[in-house]
Amino acid sequence: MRIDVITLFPELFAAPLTTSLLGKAVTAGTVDVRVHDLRPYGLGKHSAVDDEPYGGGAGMVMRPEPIFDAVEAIRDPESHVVLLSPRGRLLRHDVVVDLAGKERLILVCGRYEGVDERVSTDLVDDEISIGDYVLAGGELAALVVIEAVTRFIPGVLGNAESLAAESHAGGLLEYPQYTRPAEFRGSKVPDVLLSGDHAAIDRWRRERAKEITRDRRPDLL
Ligand code: JF8
Repeated sequence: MRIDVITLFPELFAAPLTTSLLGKAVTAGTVDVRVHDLRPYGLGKHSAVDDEPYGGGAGMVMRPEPIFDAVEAIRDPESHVVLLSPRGRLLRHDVVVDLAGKERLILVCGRYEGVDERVSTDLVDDEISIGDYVLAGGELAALVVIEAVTRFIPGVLGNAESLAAESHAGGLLEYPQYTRPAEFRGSKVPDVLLSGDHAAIDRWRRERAKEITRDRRPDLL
């Protein structure tokens, strides 16, 4: 899979793309992530990428020309072009799986008060939001999309992890995990997990997962 990112802040992507599981997938070439600076596509001697909103109001809006030029320089007929936006469809498991099925993604990151509406109406194929809160720009949202999507590319996770990654599709929250020590500050690991009875352990985990989901996220049931 190939993912291109268009941003005014390419340096924000350095650590996440070179660290941990995502860094390994990028290094191994399982996913090819390329981060493109929008600034060279800016206009005039100051490489302007923003301007005042028509109709007035606070702040600046990103002009369409640099974004159109950048996307058109990068896109091919396979590309699925996504704008990160608070107005986008909410990133949930099914949306992650949908995006993971694309051969090429182009993630467009805005800043300031947002981007000219014609980017939405006349350029991109899709708009995604990572949640109902306001960020300063699309970059952290793009990183969330990249990490979540990369986990579904064959070869990025081990087999056991891939199955666990899919478990959100089962619609339940995770069961509680414990490791050593068996007792910590008076709090004990449940006996069943030390019993060696794998059928009983499976039952206990399914029950706890259901109970936790019912208590915390009944909307998932
Ligand atoms: C932005 C450009 C976002 N879930 C989300 N909250 N806020 C954003 C977001 C995305 C792009 C821009 N401000 C300026 C906020 C997403 N995705």
